[in-house]
Amino acid sequence: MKTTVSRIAGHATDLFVDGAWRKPASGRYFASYDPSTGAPWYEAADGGEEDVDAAVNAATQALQDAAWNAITPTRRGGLMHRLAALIDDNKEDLAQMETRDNGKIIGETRAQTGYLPDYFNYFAGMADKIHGEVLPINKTGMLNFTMREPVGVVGVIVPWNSPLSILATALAPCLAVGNTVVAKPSEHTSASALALAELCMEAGFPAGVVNVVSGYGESAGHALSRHPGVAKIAFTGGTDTGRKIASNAAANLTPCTLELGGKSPHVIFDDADLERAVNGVVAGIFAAAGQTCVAGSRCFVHESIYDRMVDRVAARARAIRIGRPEDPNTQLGPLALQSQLEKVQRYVQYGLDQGATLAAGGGRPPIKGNGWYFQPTVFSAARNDMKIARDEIFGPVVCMISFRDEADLIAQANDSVYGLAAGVWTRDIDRALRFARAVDAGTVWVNTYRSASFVSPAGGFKWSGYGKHNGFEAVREYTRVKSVVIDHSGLGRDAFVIQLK
Ligand code: TXE
Repeated sequence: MKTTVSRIAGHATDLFVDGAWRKPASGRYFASYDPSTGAPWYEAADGGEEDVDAAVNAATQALQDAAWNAITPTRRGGLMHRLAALIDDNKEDLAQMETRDNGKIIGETRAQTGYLPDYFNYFAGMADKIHGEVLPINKTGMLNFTMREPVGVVGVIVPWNSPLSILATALAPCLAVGNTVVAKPSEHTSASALALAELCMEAGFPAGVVNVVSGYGESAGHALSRHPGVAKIAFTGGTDTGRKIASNAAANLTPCTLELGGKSPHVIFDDADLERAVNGVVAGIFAAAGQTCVAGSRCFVHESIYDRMVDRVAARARAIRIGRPEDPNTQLGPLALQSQLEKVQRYVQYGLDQGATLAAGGGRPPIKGNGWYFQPTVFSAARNDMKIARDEIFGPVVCMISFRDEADLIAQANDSVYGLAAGVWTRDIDRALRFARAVDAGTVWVNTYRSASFVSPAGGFKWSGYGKHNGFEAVREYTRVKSVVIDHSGLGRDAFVIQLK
């Protein structure tokens, strides 16, 4: 079976374990829905504990197999370069698949799948540049060096908002350092992970190095997070789920990288280039229909320009072209899940109940059919203590909040359980740097927003999680350090005394 859009539409997909398609032990399949129509478009295998066990065993076996562990790092990098080329060859189909599966507009999924080859090439280049160190040990006649080793089997639990890109943030560094992977895609978006696993096989990765077990969080995800054969969990998703996964993993003392929710402050000072700032705010919240962890959902505006900025952001929001996600002219597609649509609707009502005012949107757009569309929504007169400003809505809803001065701004910006990202628009570099130092956020953008790069470490603080994606920080996440101490002095030392000299 080849996992292309045309092959899977109307069919059932299986699990990918040990280099082959495998039926789920349960024998069950569940529907995956097209958010632009609300109709099912394929069925994914309902994997569970037994399937996860088989996948972890295959991944463990692959780790012990010379076909993977004795390959030179340069050749490992070569396999990844080949994978990058295959992704490049298939990027249009992968983009169509993502758009169909989670409703993200085609312009965005094309940008994402177009970026993936570079993502894999970057980590491919790292494969043979990861090394330990020789340390100046404080003992005579001894040599101390470190080795940086793969951690082992990595369980990657992926959400539905950017399925392929988020899987790649763990898969690329994991492969570069020689780990093996069991991926559990979201039950809402399984297709692209299966397609990527297939491309890994085509690139020449040995069987068992990359495995994909589709299924529900409470069954397949739960089993993966508590499996004793898993050496590390990489999870992206909601904070509540992150807590469950971390506590499951704690039973085996399995370390986690957790990329969780956010409620990112996006700040406009009165000295900013306002045209660029408005662009940044609009793109920062309405791209991906607000379903990104770094969405700039709390927009803080200096009180002297507050009314003007609300008008400008609202006018831009009203002008956004809402439509079918596969239409290249569409700027805002549907939400990925019906439950997300319902969540957004609930939050709009909370905002109104607590006294915020709708400056734009707030309802369903007049689009025919049963797609899960919602208008780009701008709340004015919002306060940081309102529910709409405290909880992650994960939809196209921005709270416009005014601030008096820098001290007031920092107090409000940091008054959140989250700490994922922040943005600031100002022409004053000192002010930008003061903000960057003071704000609780893993990434701070100045006069730009959502500028992601594979070199730039990304990950949150507080309830936004811990651990980093991208750059060398990702290599640290997926390797372990071993220290080797050698006595080459030829001296007879007292066997019962720790050697302090
Ligand atoms: O995601 P979940 P949900 C936020 C966003 C959203 C909320 C809930 O606010 O409204 O989370 O979304 C798997 N053990 N983000 O419920 O549950 C699940 O199968 C193991 C932020 O859809 O976090 C899927 O593969 N795994 C975000 C993955 O976890 C479990 C992206 C994510 O699902 C599990 C998505 C369990 N008990 C949502 N329960 C971001 N940071 O980008 C679920 N899963």
